[in-house]
Amino acid sequence: SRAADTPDRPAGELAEAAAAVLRSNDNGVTLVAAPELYPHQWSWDAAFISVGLAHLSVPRALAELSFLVRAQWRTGMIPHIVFGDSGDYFPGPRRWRTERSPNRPAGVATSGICQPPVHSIALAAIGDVARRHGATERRAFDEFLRATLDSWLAWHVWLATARDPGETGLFEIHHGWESGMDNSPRWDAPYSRVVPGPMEPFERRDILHVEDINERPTDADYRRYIWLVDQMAEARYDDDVIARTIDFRVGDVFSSALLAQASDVLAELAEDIGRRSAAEQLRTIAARFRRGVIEAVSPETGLARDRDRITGEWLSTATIGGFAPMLCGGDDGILAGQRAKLLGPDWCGHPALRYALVPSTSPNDDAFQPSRYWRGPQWPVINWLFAHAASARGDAELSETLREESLRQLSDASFAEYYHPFTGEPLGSRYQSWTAAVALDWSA
Ligand code: 2M8
Repeated sequence: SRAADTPDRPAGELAEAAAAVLRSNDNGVTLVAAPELYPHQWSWDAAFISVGLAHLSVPRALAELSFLVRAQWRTGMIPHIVFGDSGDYFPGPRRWRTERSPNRPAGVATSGICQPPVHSIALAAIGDVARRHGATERRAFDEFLRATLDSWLAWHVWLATARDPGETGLFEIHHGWESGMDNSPRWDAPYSRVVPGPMEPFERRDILHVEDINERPTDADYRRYIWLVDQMAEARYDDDVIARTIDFRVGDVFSSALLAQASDVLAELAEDIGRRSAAEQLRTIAARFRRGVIEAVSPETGLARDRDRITGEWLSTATIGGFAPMLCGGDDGILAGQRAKLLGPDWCGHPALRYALVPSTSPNDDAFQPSRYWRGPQWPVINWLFAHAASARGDAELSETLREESLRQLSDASFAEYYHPFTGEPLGSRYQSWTAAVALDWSA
């Protein structure tokens, strides 16, 4: 274990507190993403959560991923929410109406969209922990890998085909929720063109579970979110029909970088168990998306851009999406420029920041809002992704800086969903599982 005392709270104590959050968010079957706000299993949350759980028990971590895999659609899609039996959340299964699709999984209720493909990155991290824990956990890991490799492969293949049929190297999302960064300014322009018509009324539940509703998306945002859900239900979740009819179609650069990174990592795991042709297939996917991400870098700003597929327009607001190359690599010059920018005054080096961590939007961008969700606050899981990728690339200095600053931020033990970048105040949900998970990984 790493020596890492923070000024405010020793790492051992923080790890204990984080472990307690994970235990208390375990409903006996799965971990809820957050106790009140998110009372179900979310796809990319589950990946981060499993990395934290591995420090407590590798089999328990793998069980979390099994629960998710069981909900995989016949197309290969891993759904963004796996619903439990209870929990006050909107939209629930009744609004998603995924029973209209012949491709939905049997015996489990899910949403009908996806989230960023970070699962294999988590899986490899669990494998590292398992190796350190000895033969029994190592064996459990290998068995799980053999049993689920085809599921993860099918998931990546689905993203690379159904969502990038033209082999552009950026896969397409059909809802801001698919990016995991719901109301990020990344999506302002495409959402401005989503104009909801008459729709079945609905009642938001999310605003009941946060201190200040201004920390959440607006009502106008939600109308668009649900409008798109209704459009997909109308299309019976048929990938081809949705691609032709949905009002939101954007090439997501950040998730494409994660797909490249995760495909490389999964290729290595596949090789470990002698699955050579699967590994080759995954490396081809990785290469395509790495190229797509590098091609999306703006020569003016040096930041990567999403692309609106309906208008063809590049989207260049200064958000964390811009640093996608720092996840998947692909061009040393671009990477060096991005590293300097990330640590510079528009980002981690902004003089007003309480902790030198990556804010979700640059404080110097017009769209920046310091306490509103994905429009400015710092998200521990995102900082974990950048730290983890830096460490994998051999950039221990960046990885350690992000870890140390994050441990200082997290030392209040509120395990908030996100943090005010200037005051360090916890925002959104408290005892958020994925925040506890990365805190545990950083301090274990
Ligand atoms: C947030 O998204 C959900 C919808 O999926 C919501 O606001 O209701 C996002 O932060 C997303 O990235 C995250 O996976 C989810 C659960 O933590 O919450």
